Parts: sequence; C-alpha cells; structure tokens
Amino acid sequence: MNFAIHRFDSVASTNDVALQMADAPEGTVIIAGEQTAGKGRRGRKWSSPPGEGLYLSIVLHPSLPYNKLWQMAFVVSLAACEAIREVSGLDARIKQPNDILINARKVCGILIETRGHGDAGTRGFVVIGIGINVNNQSFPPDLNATSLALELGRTFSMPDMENALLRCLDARYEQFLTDGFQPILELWKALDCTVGRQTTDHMFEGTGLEVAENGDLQIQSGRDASVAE
Ligand code: BT5
Repeated sequence: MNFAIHRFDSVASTNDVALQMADAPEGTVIIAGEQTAGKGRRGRKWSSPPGEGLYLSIVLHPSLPYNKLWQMAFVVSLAACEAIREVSGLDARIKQPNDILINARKVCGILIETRGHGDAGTRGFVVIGIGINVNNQSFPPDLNATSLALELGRTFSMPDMENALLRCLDARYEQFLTDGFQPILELWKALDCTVGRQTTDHMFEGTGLEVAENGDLQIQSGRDASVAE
C-alpha cells in the first residue's frame, strides 16, 4: 500500500481529521504530535500528551461486506501488538477486545470508526485510530497504563515505532485480503492474553459484536457507528 502521511503538531483527534477527509484514498495517514481531545470508545478519552505517544489514524477501503468489517479489529490489534513487540522486544499481549498490554498495563488502544457502509451508491471507508504510549514518563494515577520508556528505562525513536506500525499493518492487511480471516485469527489467538477466559465483553461499539460463550464471534446490529476499539 502507498501511504500518504499528513503530519500535524496538534489536532483534537486524528480520527476526526481522517473522518472529515471525505474522499481520502486508501493509505491516507494522519499523525499528530498531540491530541487535545483524543478519543476512546463510547465517549471515553485517550490521554495524548505532546511528543510522548504515537497518535495515528489510517484510512482504509476494505472491500468487505459490512457484516465482516469487525474482522478488521483483529487485523489491526494483531499488527499493533507485533509492531510493539518488534520495536521494544517486550512481551506485549492483546487483551480482548483489543487493547495491547505489557505486564498487565495498557500500552496501546485502538478505535475503529466507519462511514458510509451499506448506503446505496456510496463506498464506505474505515478509519483505524491507534494510540501507543511510547516515551511517556508518567500517567494520571487513575490510568492502568504503561509506556515503552517506562518498561525499559530508555526512550524510543518515534519514527521507528511509526514505521514498524505501518509496515506491520500493511503486511497483515494484505494477508487478510489475500488469505482471509482464519490465518489472522490464529496469529491473534497466539498473542491474546485472555485465551481460555471466555468473555462476552463488547468488542465493537455500534455493531454489538461479541465473543460468545463458545468462542464464536457474532455480529448483532449497527451501522455507521464507532465500531471497534
Ligand atoms: C481505546 O478506547 O483504548 C481507544 C484509544 C484510541 C486512541 C487513538 S489515538 C489516535 C486515534 N485518534 C483518537 O482520537 N483516538 C485514536 P477505550 O477502550 O475506550 O479505552 C479508553 C480508556 O483507556 C480510558 O477511559 C482510560 O481508562 C484509558 N486510557 C486513556 N488514555 C490512556 C493512555 N494513554 N494509555 C493507557 N490507557 C489510557
């Protein structure tokens, strides 16, 4: 994929910038040095202090029916986890729904939003938002958070983290489009630290996708909403 990277010193939310770019081609990337209103799911906030974290959104146009879009969350959390492991050498793990944890603390959050899917005559697009705590030295006490720097006592190159993330995303997205969901799911399971712990936690805001008691993934409803974390 060809990435077209747009950099900003400060934005409210990189996802909002991407969502507002109505005709943005696949591979459009928004990166900001800080977010003044970084978003989590369901109105929650993503702490995004200047220069400390990677705040990145990418526009994709996966040719998937709406009821398969949830699979993108697995592609993205797998890629983000792999990129963090590669850059840090740490045992980063995916926690369902798709947080990335190191030593049981959150190092990365993912918010996937869609627009236009299922509308007659329109081509929908997906905005993948990823926040990674890279060089943060501290967090507000109410957050169970960590950063690569806190874990290893040294700072990391932001461009290295950015490049690894885009490369891993590109590779897993291509694999997904070529070989389908099953190989992605197998890799994802191998990094999932909640394996064996059945959950019905909601994975996708708006779509109500759940991991059922038997481990099956189920879509319930929803459209044009914030669909994943
Ligand atoms: C997420 O939501 O984890 C999704 C976060 C996505 C952030 C990226 S940054 C680029 C793009 N632009 C945006 O505006 N957003 C995306 P959720 O699962 O709802 O988790 C939010 C919760 O995580 C908060 O309520 C806090 O408890 C915690 N939290 C907030 N900031 C954090 C941080 N920097 N590190 C770890 N935990 C944090």
